[in-house]
Amino acid sequence: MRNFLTVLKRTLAVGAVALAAVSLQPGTALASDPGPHPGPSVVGGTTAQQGEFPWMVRLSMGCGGSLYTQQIVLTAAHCVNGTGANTSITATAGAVDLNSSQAVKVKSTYVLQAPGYNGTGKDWALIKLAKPINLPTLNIADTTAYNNGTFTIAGWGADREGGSQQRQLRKATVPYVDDTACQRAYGGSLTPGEEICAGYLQTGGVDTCQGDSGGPMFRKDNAGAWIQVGVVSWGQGCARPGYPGVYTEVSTFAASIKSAAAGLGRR
Ligand code: 4AZ
Repeated sequence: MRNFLTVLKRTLAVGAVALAAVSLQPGTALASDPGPHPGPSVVGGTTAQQGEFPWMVRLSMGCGGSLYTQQIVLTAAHCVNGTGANTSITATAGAVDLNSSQAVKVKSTYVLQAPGYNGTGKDWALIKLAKPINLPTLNIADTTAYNNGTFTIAGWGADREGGSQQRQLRKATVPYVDDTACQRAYGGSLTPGEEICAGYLQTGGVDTCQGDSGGPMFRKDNAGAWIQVGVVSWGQGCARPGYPGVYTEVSTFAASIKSAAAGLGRR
Protein backbone atom coordinates (compact mmCIF):
# COMPACT_ATOMS: atom_id res chain seq x y z
CA MET A 1 0.00 0.00 0.00
CA ARG A 2 2.65 2.48 1.05
CA ASN A 3 4.76 1.83 -2.01
CA PHE A 4 1.76 2.01 -4.27
CA LEU A 5 0.83 5.39 -2.81
CA THR A 6 4.34 6.72 -3.17
CA VAL A 7 4.45 5.69 -6.79
CA LEU A 8 1.02 7.18 -7.33
CA LYS A 9 1.84 10.57 -5.89
CA ARG A 10 5.12 10.73 -7.77
CA THR A 11 3.28 10.02 -11.01
CA LEU A 12 0.77 12.70 -10.17
CA ALA A 13 3.41 15.30 -9.46
CA VAL A 14 4.57 14.85 -13.04
CA GLY A 15 1.23 14.68 -14.79
CA ALA A 16 -2.27 14.73 -13.42
CA VAL A 17 -3.28 12.77 -16.52
CA ALA A 18 -2.45 9.54 -14.70
CA LEU A 19 -5.04 10.37 -12.09
CA ALA A 20 -8.13 9.26 -13.93
CA ALA A 21 -6.35 6.19 -15.22
CA VAL A 22 -5.22 4.94 -11.82
CA SER A 23 -7.45 3.90 -8.96
CA LEU A 24 -9.17 7.05 -7.85
CA GLN A 25 -12.85 7.78 -8.11
CA PRO A 26 -12.72 11.55 -8.36
CA GLY A 27 -15.26 13.34 -6.29
CA THR A 28 -17.71 10.54 -5.69
CA ALA A 29 -17.05 9.97 -2.01
CA LEU A 30 -16.74 13.70 -1.47
CA ALA A 31 -19.98 14.52 -3.25
CA SER A 32 -21.96 12.20 -1.01
CA ASP A 33 -20.00 13.00 2.16
CA PRO A 34 -18.50 16.46 2.08
CA GLY A 35 -17.39 16.31 5.72
CA PRO A 36 -17.54 19.09 8.25
CA HIS A 37 -16.20 21.92 6.10
CA PRO A 38 -17.39 21.56 2.53
CA GLY A 39 -16.29 24.08 -0.08
CA PRO A 40 -13.52 24.67 -2.53
CA SER A 41 -9.83 24.33 -1.74
CA VAL A 42 -6.64 22.36 -0.75
CA VAL A 43 -9.77 20.13 -0.22
CA GLY A 44 -12.46 21.67 1.95
CA GLY A 45 -10.85 25.09 2.51
CA THR A 46 -10.83 28.63 1.21
CA THR A 47 -8.59 31.03 -0.73
CA ALA A 48 -5.67 32.44 1.27
CA GLN A 49 -5.26 36.20 1.56
CA GLN A 50 -2.30 37.91 -0.12
CA GLY A 51 0.55 37.97 2.44
CA GLU A 52 -1.16 35.60 4.87
CA PHE A 53 1.46 32.84 4.43
CA PRO A 54 4.34 34.77 2.83
CA TRP A 55 6.79 31.86 3.05
CA MET A 56 4.67 29.59 0.83
CA VAL A 57 6.44 28.45 -2.33
CA ARG A 58 5.17 26.74 -5.47
CA LEU A 59 7.74 24.54 -7.22
CA SER A 60 7.71 23.99 -10.97
CA MET A 61 7.57 20.19 -10.76
CA GLY A 62 4.12 20.62 -9.22
CA CYS A 63 4.90 20.59 -5.51
CA GLY A 64 4.70 23.02 -2.62
CA GLY A 65 7.44 24.18 -0.29
CA SER A 66 8.26 26.72 2.39
CA LEU A 67 11.05 29.26 2.76
CA TYR A 68 13.29 27.76 5.45
CA THR A 69 15.71 30.59 4.77
CA GLN A 70 15.39 33.27 2.11
CA GLN A 71 17.54 31.10 -0.15
CA ILE A 72 16.53 27.55 0.92
CA VAL A 73 13.15 25.90 0.30
CA LEU A 74 12.02 22.97 2.46
CA THR A 75 9.95 20.46 0.47
CA ALA A 76 9.33 16.71 0.24
CA ALA A 77 11.97 14.16 -0.77
CA HIS A 78 9.44 12.56 -3.13
CA CYS A 79 9.21 15.86 -5.02
CA VAL A 80 12.86 15.72 -6.12
CA ASN A 81 15.00 13.19 -7.97
CA GLY A 82 18.06 13.02 -5.73
CA THR A 83 20.94 15.10 -4.42
CA GLY A 84 23.21 17.29 -6.52
CA ALA A 85 23.51 20.38 -8.68
CA ASN A 86 20.13 21.12 -10.22
CA THR A 87 19.09 24.22 -12.14
CA SER A 88 15.82 22.76 -13.47
CA ILE A 89 13.42 23.85 -10.71
CA THR A 90 11.70 27.24 -10.58
CA ALA A 91 10.39 28.45 -7.22
CA THR A 92 7.50 30.93 -7.30
CA ALA A 93 6.74 32.98 -4.18
CA GLY A 94 5.32 36.28 -2.99
CA ALA A 95 1.85 35.96 -4.51
CA VAL A 96 -1.20 33.85 -3.75
CA ASP A 97 -2.01 34.12 -7.48
CA LEU A 98 0.67 32.21 -9.39
CA ASN A 99 -0.01 34.32 -12.48
CA SER A 100 0.34 37.63 -10.65
CA SER A 101 2.93 40.14 -11.86
CA GLN A 102 3.96 40.36 -8.17
CA ALA A 103 5.09 36.73 -8.15
CA VAL A 104 8.85 36.28 -7.66
CA LYS A 105 10.43 33.43 -9.64
CA VAL A 106 13.89 32.07 -8.80
CA LYS A 107 15.71 29.02 -10.19
CA SER A 108 17.28 26.26 -8.12
CA THR A 109 21.01 25.66 -8.00
CA TYR A 110 21.22 22.56 -5.81
CA VAL A 111 18.91 19.90 -4.37
CA LEU A 112 19.55 17.93 -1.19
CA GLN A 113 17.27 14.92 -0.76
CA ALA A 114 17.04 13.58 2.79
CA PRO A 115 19.90 11.16 3.45
CA GLY A 116 18.58 7.59 3.53
CA TYR A 117 15.31 8.44 1.76
CA ASN A 118 13.94 5.27 0.15
CA GLY A 119 10.24 6.02 -0.22
CA THR A 120 9.28 5.25 3.39
CA GLY A 121 9.50 8.09 5.92
CA LYS A 122 12.29 10.73 5.75
CA ASP A 123 10.21 12.64 3.21
CA TRP A 124 12.03 15.97 3.23
CA ALA A 125 14.43 17.79 0.93
CA LEU A 126 16.06 21.20 0.64
CA ILE A 127 16.35 23.26 -2.53
CA LYS A 128 18.97 26.00 -2.73
CA LEU A 129 17.90 29.00 -4.79
CA ALA A 130 20.06 31.05 -7.13
CA LYS A 131 19.40 34.17 -5.03
CA PRO A 132 17.58 35.06 -1.82
CA ILE A 133 13.89 35.97 -1.93
CA ASN A 134 13.10 38.93 0.31
CA LEU A 135 10.15 37.42 2.15
CA PRO A 136 9.57 36.13 5.70
CA THR A 137 10.72 32.57 6.45
CA LEU A 138 8.89 29.82 8.36
CA ASN A 139 10.54 28.39 11.49
CA ILE A 140 10.43 24.64 11.95
CA ALA A 141 9.43 22.84 15.15
CA ASP A 142 12.49 21.32 16.82
CA THR A 143 10.60 19.62 19.67
CA THR A 144 7.46 17.46 19.74
CA ALA A 145 5.68 20.13 21.79
CA TYR A 146 3.62 21.31 18.80
CA ASN A 147 2.74 17.87 17.41
CA ASN A 148 -0.86 18.26 18.55
CA GLY A 149 -3.87 20.53 18.21
CA THR A 150 -5.15 22.12 15.03
CA PHE A 151 -2.92 22.62 12.02
CA THR A 152 -3.15 24.83 8.97
CA ILE A 153 -2.46 23.35 5.54
CA ALA A 154 -2.02 25.36 2.36
CA GLY A 155 -1.15 24.79 -1.26
CA TRP A 156 -1.90 25.19 -4.95
CA GLY A 157 -2.80 21.51 -5.34
CA ALA A 158 -6.07 19.92 -6.35
CA ASP A 159 -9.23 21.13 -4.62
CA ARG A 160 -10.74 17.65 -4.75
CA GLU A 161 -9.52 14.16 -5.45
CA GLY A 162 -8.97 14.03 -9.19
CA GLY A 163 -9.30 17.82 -9.47
CA SER A 164 -7.00 20.30 -11.19
CA GLN A 165 -4.13 22.33 -9.78
CA GLN A 166 -5.13 25.74 -8.46
CA ARG A 167 -4.00 29.19 -9.58
CA GLN A 168 -4.85 30.71 -6.18
CA LEU A 169 -3.28 29.51 -2.93
CA ARG A 170 -5.80 27.69 -0.74
CA LYS A 171 -5.84 26.92 2.97
CA ALA A 172 -7.72 24.83 5.51
CA THR A 173 -7.37 23.59 9.07
CA VAL A 174 -7.17 19.95 10.18
CA PRO A 175 -6.90 18.33 13.62
CA TYR A 176 -4.05 16.10 14.74
CA VAL A 177 -4.65 12.35 14.43
CA ASP A 178 -2.66 10.22 16.86
CA ASP A 179 -0.19 7.61 15.61
CA THR A 180 -2.24 4.65 16.85
CA ALA A 181 -5.35 5.74 14.97
CA CYS A 182 -3.33 6.65 11.86
CA GLN A 183 -1.42 3.37 11.94
CA ARG A 184 -4.74 1.53 12.17
CA ALA A 185 -6.12 3.54 9.23
CA TYR A 186 -3.17 2.62 7.03
CA GLY A 187 -2.75 -1.01 8.05
CA GLY A 188 0.68 -0.49 9.55
CA SER A 189 2.18 1.54 6.68
CA LEU A 190 2.95 4.54 8.88
CA THR A 191 6.48 5.23 10.14
CA PRO A 192 5.33 6.75 13.45
CA GLY A 193 8.54 8.47 14.56
CA GLU A 194 8.95 10.06 11.12
CA GLU A 195 5.35 10.82 10.16
CA ILE A 196 2.49 12.75 11.76
CA CYS A 197 -1.14 12.51 10.64
CA ALA A 198 -3.93 15.06 10.46
CA GLY A 199 -7.50 15.19 9.22
CA TYR A 200 -11.08 14.46 10.16
CA LEU A 201 -10.69 10.72 10.64
CA GLN A 202 -14.41 9.94 10.86
CA THR A 203 -15.79 12.25 8.20
CA GLY A 204 -12.95 13.27 5.89
CA GLY A 205 -13.79 16.36 3.83
CA VAL A 206 -10.67 18.47 4.52
CA ASP A 207 -7.17 17.48 3.40
CA THR A 208 -4.16 18.19 1.29
CA CYS A 209 -4.25 16.66 -2.18
CA GLN A 210 -2.24 16.06 -5.35
CA GLY A 211 0.17 18.97 -5.87
CA ASP A 212 0.22 20.06 -2.23
CA SER A 213 3.08 17.65 -1.55
CA GLY A 214 6.17 19.30 -0.13
CA GLY A 215 4.22 22.20 1.32
CA PRO A 216 4.10 22.94 5.02
CA MET A 217 1.62 21.97 7.72
CA PHE A 218 1.92 24.57 10.46
CA ARG A 219 0.37 26.06 13.61
CA LYS A 220 1.02 28.86 16.06
CA ASP A 221 3.73 28.36 18.68
CA ASN A 222 3.44 29.53 22.31
CA ALA A 223 4.65 32.99 21.28
CA GLY A 224 1.97 33.28 18.58
CA ALA A 225 4.34 32.77 15.65
CA TRP A 226 3.72 30.28 12.84
CA ILE A 227 5.82 27.14 13.15
CA GLN A 228 6.10 24.26 10.68
CA VAL A 229 5.28 20.83 12.11
CA GLY A 230 4.82 18.82 8.91
CA VAL A 231 5.63 18.46 5.22
CA VAL A 232 2.80 17.22 2.99
CA SER A 233 3.77 13.63 2.17
CA TRP A 234 1.04 11.13 1.25
CA GLY A 235 -2.37 9.65 1.89
CA GLN A 236 -4.97 7.34 0.43
CA GLY A 237 -6.75 9.67 -1.96
CA CYS A 238 -7.80 13.06 -0.61
CA ALA A 239 -10.19 13.88 2.21
CA ARG A 240 -11.63 10.38 2.32
CA PRO A 241 -13.27 9.32 5.59
CA GLY A 242 -10.93 6.93 7.42
CA TYR A 243 -7.77 8.13 5.63
CA PRO A 244 -6.03 11.13 7.22
CA GLY A 245 -3.27 13.03 5.50
CA VAL A 246 0.26 11.88 6.33
CA TYR A 247 2.98 14.48 6.87
CA THR A 248 6.70 14.29 7.51
CA GLU A 249 7.26 14.84 11.24
CA VAL A 250 9.44 17.93 11.05
CA SER A 251 10.52 17.90 14.71
CA THR A 252 12.19 14.50 14.17
CA PHE A 253 14.34 15.91 11.38
CA ALA A 254 14.85 19.46 12.64
CA ALA A 255 18.49 18.93 13.61
CA SER A 256 19.25 17.19 10.28
CA ILE A 257 17.47 19.93 8.33
CA LYS A 258 19.37 22.61 10.22
CA SER A 259 22.77 21.04 9.59
CA ALA A 260 21.94 20.23 5.95
CA ALA A 261 20.88 23.85 5.40
CA ALA A 262 24.09 25.08 6.99
CA GLY A 263 25.99 22.89 4.51
CA LEU A 264 23.97 24.29 1.59
CA GLY A 265 24.65 27.81 2.81
CA ARG A 266 28.33 27.20 2.18
CA ARG A 267 27.74 26.21 -1.45
C1 4AZ B 1 0.05 14.29 -3.53
O1 4AZ B 1 -0.01 13.48 -4.43
C2 4AZ B 1 -0.74 14.05 -2.29
N1 4AZ B 1 -4.38 13.48 1.04
C3 4AZ B 1 -0.64 14.95 -1.25
C4 4AZ B 1 -1.38 14.74 -0.11
C5 4AZ B 1 -2.20 13.65 0.00
C6 4AZ B 1 -2.32 12.74 -1.04
C7 4AZ B 1 -1.58 12.96 -2.19
C8 4AZ B 1 -2.98 13.46 1.25
O2 4AZ B 1 0.75 15.30 -3.63
